[in-house]
Order: sequence, then C-alpha cells, then structure tokens
Amino acid sequence: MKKTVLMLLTLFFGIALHADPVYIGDKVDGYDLTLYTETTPVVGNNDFFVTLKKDGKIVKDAKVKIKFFMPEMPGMPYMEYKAKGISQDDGSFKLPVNFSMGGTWQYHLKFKTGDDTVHKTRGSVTL
Ligand SMILES: [Cu+2]
Repeated sequence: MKKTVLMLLTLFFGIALHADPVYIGDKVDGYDLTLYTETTPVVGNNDFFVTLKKDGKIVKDAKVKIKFFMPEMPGMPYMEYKAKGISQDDGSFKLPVNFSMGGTWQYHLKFKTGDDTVHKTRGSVTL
C-alpha cells in the first residue's frame, strides 16, 4: 500500500515538475515583447521578465505592469496578482509575481512608452 502511494506521488510530481521556464514572444503595436522566466514557474514567488524592442533596439524608457488572474471556480474565489516592472541593467523589466495556486493564470500586460501611449496584450501561463 505504501509503495503504491509513493509511486503515485512520484508520478504526480514527475508530471507536475515537467513544465519549462516561460518564454512567450509577442508583437504589440510594432513592439517585440518577450515575457519570460529564468526558472520553471511555481506556486509562490516567481520573477517574470519583460523585454521590449522596437526595430531590433531595446526599449528601456517604458513602464510595464502585469496582472495575473484566475476566474472564480467552484469552491474557489476569483484571484489576482499585480506587479510593476522594475528596470534591470540589461534593459529588461523584472516583475515579481506570487502565485497562490497551480493551474492556468491568465495575464493582462500593459506597457506605457515614452510617447505616453499605453499598449496592451494578454495571454496565459500554466503551472
Ligand atoms: Cu484557481
């Protein structure tokens, strides 16, 4: 009995841990946006990064915001988590995000460029 439970647990976590780091390329209003993590996203704290490029050149003078959310489900309220981008030396923006549970998290990402225009995109990440 104990062995079976152990085997099932191994199988379950083996599958659960199979996920890779996030790497999502996106084209938004002529900007090339990349949303990525350096490690596999987990329940708890994660660092997401965004890089923005225009005509191949990195865009540093932007303000980036992200909102991750999960719709209400039976026995589970609506959940969301917001983060603001922190400029990094390499021109990327770091977004610290805390996921309270596994599953699919949808995101809305906004960035405001130097010309005061707000650009939006959306997608999802599964952990
Ligand atoms: Cu949920």
